[in-house]
Amino acid sequence: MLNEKITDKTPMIKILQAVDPAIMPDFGGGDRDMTRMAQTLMQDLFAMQTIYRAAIKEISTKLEILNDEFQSTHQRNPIHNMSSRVKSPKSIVEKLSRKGFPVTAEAARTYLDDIAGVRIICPYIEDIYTVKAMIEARDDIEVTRITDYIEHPKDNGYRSLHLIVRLPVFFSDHKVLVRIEIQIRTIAMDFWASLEHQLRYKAIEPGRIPEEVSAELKECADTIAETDRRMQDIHNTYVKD
Ligand code: 0O2
Repeated sequence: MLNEKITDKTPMIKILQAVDPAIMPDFGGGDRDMTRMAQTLMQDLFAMQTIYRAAIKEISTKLEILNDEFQSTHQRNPIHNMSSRVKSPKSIVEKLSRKGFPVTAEAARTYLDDIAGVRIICPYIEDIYTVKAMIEARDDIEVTRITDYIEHPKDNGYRSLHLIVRLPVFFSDHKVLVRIEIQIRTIAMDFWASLEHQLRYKAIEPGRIPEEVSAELKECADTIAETDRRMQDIHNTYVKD
């Protein structure tokens, strides 16, 4: 694995050179023509991104409609804002390599759940579960996995609700079932996660945060969680939904 953070400027060939040869695709004739391999892989992964972009458009529209409907019935939105991204070819290669999967577009489609990612930010904790229930109630979206890092926060303090969903995307002559990772969290949880992510990558030794800093970050996460609970209580006491 590459011992440095992959940026937009890291050449694909450099990433591939760091991959365990055992999980590299066989290009026939036993030759390991890295340049050809990098070009083919980039082409395949860029082509694949079109499908994931289409899936993000589909789900974003469905979520916007649900949010609007909630607004008209409850006079407020459970979704504060949404963002989305399709994983870059380089991040896909890095993740496949890190997990020991073959470095191919086919393996990415098969094994990676988060090539398409949507992040939903909610005002209050209960809104997260309202949004989850709205998604689960739809018959055009199948929820295949739920990881509740709010009920069970990660050791570092990370809190968020993760859903892996599957939905059909229709093209001119075929339909594809596409998986999307949806992360749902409060504004406060997002504040912590965004800064923690930045700190982790910008640390002197990327990916390694000193123990005392980790402990402080965990304390901040717990304070934020307590604040989220208090804001929820205030809302439940003084606002009529
Ligand atoms: P990016 O750049 O956000 O895409 P995986 O970690 O994906 O191999 P799993 O079980 O699917 O395996 O992962 P998990 O725990 O559900 O986490 C997936 C995503 O959640 C991560 O994607 C992050 O976006 C977010 N996440 C998980 N843990 C943390 C954390 O401790 N801090 C922060 N800030 N975000 C976290 P990527 O691919 O790591 O990154």
